[in-house]
Amino acid sequence: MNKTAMAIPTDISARAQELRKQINDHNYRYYVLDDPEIPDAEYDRLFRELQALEEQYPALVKPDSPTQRVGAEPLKAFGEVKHVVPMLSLGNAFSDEEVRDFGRRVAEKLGLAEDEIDFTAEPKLDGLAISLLYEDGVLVRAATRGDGVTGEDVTQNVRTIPSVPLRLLRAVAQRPLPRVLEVRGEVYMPKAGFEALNERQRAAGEKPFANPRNAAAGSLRQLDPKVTASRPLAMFCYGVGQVEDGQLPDRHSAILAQLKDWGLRVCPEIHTVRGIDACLDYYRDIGERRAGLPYEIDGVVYKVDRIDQQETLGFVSRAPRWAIAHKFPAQEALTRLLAIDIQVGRTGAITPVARLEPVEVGGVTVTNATLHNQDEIARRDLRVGDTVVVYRAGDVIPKVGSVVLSHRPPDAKPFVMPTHCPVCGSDIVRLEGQAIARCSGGLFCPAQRKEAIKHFASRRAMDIEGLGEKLVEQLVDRELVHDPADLYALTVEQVASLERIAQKSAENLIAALEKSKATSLGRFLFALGIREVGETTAQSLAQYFGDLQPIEEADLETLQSVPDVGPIVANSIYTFFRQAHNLDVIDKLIAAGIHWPKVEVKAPEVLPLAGKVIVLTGTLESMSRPEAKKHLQALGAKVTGSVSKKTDWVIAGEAAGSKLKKAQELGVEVLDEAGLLNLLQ
Ligand code: D41
Repeated sequence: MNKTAMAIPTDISARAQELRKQINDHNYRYYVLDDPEIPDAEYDRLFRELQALEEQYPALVKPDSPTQRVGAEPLKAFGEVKHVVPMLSLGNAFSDEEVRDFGRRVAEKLGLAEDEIDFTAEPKLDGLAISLLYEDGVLVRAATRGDGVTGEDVTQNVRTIPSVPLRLLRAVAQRPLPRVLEVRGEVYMPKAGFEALNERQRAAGEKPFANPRNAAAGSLRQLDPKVTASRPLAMFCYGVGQVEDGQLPDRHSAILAQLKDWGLRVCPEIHTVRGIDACLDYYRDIGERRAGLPYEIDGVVYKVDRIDQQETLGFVSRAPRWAIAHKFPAQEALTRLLAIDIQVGRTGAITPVARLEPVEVGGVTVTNATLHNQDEIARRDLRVGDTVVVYRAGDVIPKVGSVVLSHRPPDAKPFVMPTHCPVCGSDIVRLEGQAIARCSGGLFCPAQRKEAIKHFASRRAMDIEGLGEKLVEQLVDRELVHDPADLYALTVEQVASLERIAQKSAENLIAALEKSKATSLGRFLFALGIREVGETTAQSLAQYFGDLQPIEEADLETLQSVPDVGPIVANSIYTFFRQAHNLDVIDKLIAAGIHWPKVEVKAPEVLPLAGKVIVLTGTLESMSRPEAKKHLQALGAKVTGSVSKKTDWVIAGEAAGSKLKKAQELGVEVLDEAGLLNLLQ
């Protein structure tokens, strides 16, 4: 029977109508508002369901069905741009099987064996597609892809992106520049820039962006280019559109190399490979390195490399037959927010924690996620009972994204910040202008006490082996330990009386406590858990003052003359040593036998590496990273964890990853292990 003539069951046509409505709503949120409500994978499911229905019942296809167009209407505020050469969309593959099908289709149409075909494999950047038009080498227009035919004129905004050349380079290039050259690529926001931007948004009381893609899109669609200029955007080019009065190479990979010579930025991870198996190898390799890349990618794009083969293959509807996007499995999922608990940190900071119905996100089961602070919960109007998007971005820590308002049950409850600490009952206070609420209980609060003791015992502080989280909880709950000094009064019998502690472990713990007494001033200062005093600052203090007493007695001005100590840190140190109970604990610790060698004080400027900022990355052969750090610090260098323009050297060992890349991007000098040893001489 002719399917077109086949009567459409009413439930099917109602479902199709429902899907069209939902997809249109989501399109609007995604493309126009830059504020999607559901994960991409969920959207893809809806879209595929509608496509399948329309395929089965072609009479369902309406000209305005979302399947008949991919993209969104331009915002009215920007001028419209007609793409002379349409910007095609990309077909998707979600499995190896679908990629192999693609390979078979290509091979068949070209009359070749699959392993005779060259492909480029490119990371699929998660940003937004942009067209750059150069006339006589000068950038005259930039436009969004829009629906592929009509986009928005975003020239003024794109001009603010540092990696977009306003004029192409000719000198180094062999090939003459075409008079008209349209370059296409992806504008994106690097992960580091995204995190920094969101910090700024939060500090300013503004809504953080859900992910780097939204941040990039939101930044580019600003009506005020100054705002765009303040956003850390970048661009990688991946193709060309309109070309007039000029010739380009006959392979995609060679075109990219040419673009690079003209001064355009091309992703360094793009490789040319032969055959589909090699494509899949690339996919797995980059998938493993994904978290370490400085930008977000959501898959890989394979393209037939030879342009004549691309022409033979042509395109169907609006997607080329010679390219396909191989997507990574969803890193997002929907789940229910069961409760919002609060956690009390070492300094009393109250962090709301989302308890979630367990859900798998990118291969791990997620049950909890932090929610930053009260304002953010309110801003996003998160309510217990809501369906929320849970996602994993570049890092492994799961985050709660947006709420699916259409799924909100009528009895969903808004979050109310408790007025008293759930652990000790003290008042919860939130100072004017601060985002964080704190329990005012101090060391009276068992939660803060536990955290303070865990910190004291941790590896980089007093390094008390065997004093883990569970043990600290029991010691505090049983009131055997109130402060870190009490640890040194514990007996084997007391420890052995705790649950799940064998006699032997109790003996080991007491021995470990004994061993920890010989420490260094830097470690001891760090172990005290003074707010704002991390490992590096503790080291600087030890180096500068040489012993504890001068630190205890130092005034604010003296404290501020220590490298890295500003007014806030100085104030925190000063206040700490003016609290009688802190001094009592320190006295008790010293009475218990804690000691350190006096540090030889050298004026910082005579140290050979004074003022140098160094980042260590990768695996070193001759020493561990902490050892290298210690040596460098002893010579006056500041060793930090992240690469910035202020970094003097990045020391890269084996298998260095994103930090090395960042250094290369920023033009920071990179030293290998030999270079490190040289410095240490
Ligand atoms: O990195 C990307 N997001 C990317 C997108 C890429 N590396 N290559 C792409 N190639 C194309 C064709 C093959 C159609 C020239 C793309 C896109 N298209 C694309 N981006 C948005 C829609 C289509």
